[in-house]
This record gives sequence, C-alpha cells and structure tokens, in this order.
Amino acid sequence: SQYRVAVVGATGAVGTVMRAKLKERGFPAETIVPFASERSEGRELDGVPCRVLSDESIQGFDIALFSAGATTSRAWAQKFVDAGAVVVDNSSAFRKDPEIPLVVSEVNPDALEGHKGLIANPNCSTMQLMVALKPIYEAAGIDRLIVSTYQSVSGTGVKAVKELEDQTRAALAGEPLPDATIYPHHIAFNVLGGAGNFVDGDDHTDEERKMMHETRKILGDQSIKIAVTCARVPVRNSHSESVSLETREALSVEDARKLLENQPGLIMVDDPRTHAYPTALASAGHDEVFVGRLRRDPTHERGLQMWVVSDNLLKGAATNAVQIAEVLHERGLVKVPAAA
Ligand code: A2P
Ligand code: 11C
Repeated sequence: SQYRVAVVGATGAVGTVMRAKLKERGFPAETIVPFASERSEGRELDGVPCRVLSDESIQGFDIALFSAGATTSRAWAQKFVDAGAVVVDNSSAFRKDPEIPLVVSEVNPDALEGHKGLIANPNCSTMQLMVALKPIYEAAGIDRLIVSTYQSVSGTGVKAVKELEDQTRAALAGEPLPDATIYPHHIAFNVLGGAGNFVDGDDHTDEERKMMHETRKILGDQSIKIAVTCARVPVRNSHSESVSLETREALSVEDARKLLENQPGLIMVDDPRTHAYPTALASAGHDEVFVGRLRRDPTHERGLQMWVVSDNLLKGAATNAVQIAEVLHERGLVKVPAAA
C-alpha cells in the first residue's frame, strides 16, 4: 500500500530529518506533504510547497508525523486523527496520557496494538536510554537508576544551534558574546547544569521529569527508582549519558555485555586499551544507540555503569518516529479505529 504522509514542523530540526528518513528507509509513501508555520507557507521542500495547518489542508492523510512543538500538537494532532490519519507525535503533549502508547520501536512495539490514532514518540534523552536498558531490564530487572545527561543543542531546535555557533564565533574572534536568548546562560564554552525548564517551582527540570516518567511508562514498571540530572553542553548533535544502575538480580558484566551486543539498534564501542568508547561526534548521523564504558560499579555488588550516546535527531526523534510508522505498516495498524 502507498500512504499519504504529512510531516508537521517539516522545516524544523527534527522535521527535516523525518522527511529525509522516510525517503532513505523507503517508507511506502505516495506523497509526503510538508506543513510549517505561516513564515514558510509556499516554500518548496523536495518540490512540494509547505502548507499551513487549516481544517481543509489537513484532510486526506493516512499518517502524520508531528514535530512542531507541544502547542501545535495539542491544537492539531487530534484533528488529523478525526480526519482519518494516524499521528506519531514527537512533542511532550501526549506522552503522559495512559491511553496513548509511548513507543521505542525495538523496546515496546506491542504497545502500538489497540492504539486510538495518537502515538507518542519519547523524548530523545529517554529514547537512547531505553534501548540500552531494555535487555538488562528483561534479564535481571532494574531496582535503581542514576542518569546524568550531556545534551546537545540541536535538541532545542535550529535556533539553539545558531545561538551556539554565533556565540562561539564571537568568542573566538575576541568579540563580546551576543546575549543568550534561547538558554538562560551563554552556551558557548560552557556547561548548563539544568537542561530544560524549571516549571512551577519544581527543583527538577521538565527534561529530568520526562526521563523519570517516560522510563517507567516504557518499561512498564512504576517501581523503578530513578534520579536524573540533565545538562546542556556546547555540542551540535548527539546526547551523551552517564548511566549507573542496580539490577534486581545478579548480573555479571560479561553477561550484561552479551545482552547489549545482541540488542537490535545498539552498537557496543568499548575497549579501554584503545580509548574506544562512543562520542557525540562519532555517533552523529547514525541511527543506532552506542554504548561503552560498561563496568561494575565498585560501590554496589549489583551495580553497573555505562556511557550511552546517540544522535538525538535520529534515534532520539526522527528515526524512531519513522520506525513506529514502519511497525504500524507491517502490523496493519495504519488505521484510525471508528469512534465508539
Ligand atoms: P517554521 O519553520 O515555519 O517556523 P525547530 O524544532 O527546529 O525549532 O522547528 C519547529 C518546527 O515547527 C518548524 O518547522 C516550524 O515551522 C514549525 N512550526 C512552528 N509553529 C508552527 C505552527 N503554528 N504551525 C505549524 N508549524 C509550526
Ligand atoms: C532537549 N529533549 O534536548 C529535548 C528536546 O520533550 O520533545 C525535546 C523536547 C521534547 O532539549
């Protein structure tokens, strides 16, 4: 079958990659129609003019991939569903809704069965963590998790990439740095110890809360204890994560390594003798999640530590959204159930 596909947020950091991945992976699309804001109306992307969202313009699609921010998703995703399209939404708008599947394609694809038209794509930092935790969780359970992230600026969008570049250029030229506009501090030559926003006086950022909530939902285990610090670093692409975990049952480092080596979508890069471990630069442009530094936590007999890196625009966002569309296609789930 050939699907009519809409990409909402098609000019953005993630939307651009969504369009490229649909083509590169050979998704059976008859048309790929880009949607963006009024600023981009009529601009041609791959020869197709960008549309603005309206009750008329959204008719006639089978699938819509959304990455235009939570406000746009809240306003328009359900309207696409009502018009007959299955929506895979990359924003945070619907992830917490217990009725809406939150899916990492290699981790919990069965959650797609019985969907009601809306499917949520996890946050990028959670996404890569899930691929690395899944085989360990299945084998030995996870009692406690401590994660520190080192997140790239492309996770914030194209404007943040420009802000990093502009500040870096000014700093190298010995000029005063342009004011920080996207982040609360300068990002060039800096590390920001609270990626995301502090909402309503919370002592965690929303980005940290997402990882805590989404991890438990995707692994289907509310009893996992999880502590998170999310940091923003002056890196263009790929999030890196220091992960410490305590399994429920005994699991040797050797067995954990075998499990990770057999996990689809995951590549081990781990040889201390040659300084081989994943880096942001080396992982950028690849669809996989890369894991290295696997070792025993010397403070806990069931503790393991590892370093998890992945391109946040690819597996962390666009690739997984397209993989969800592929699973929907393979399982005959590209259809919106009739309203009850
Ligand atoms: P536009 O380029 O016309 O502003 P990023 O995540 O890189 O910041 O990109 C955000 C994406 O969401 C862009 O494609 C942007 O389009 C799109 N977008 C923002 N607001 C709207 C809106 N109200 N309706 C549709 N698309 C929107
Ligand atoms: C970041 N993960 O790197 C975020 C961006 O909930 O989809 C994506 C926000 C989201 O800042």
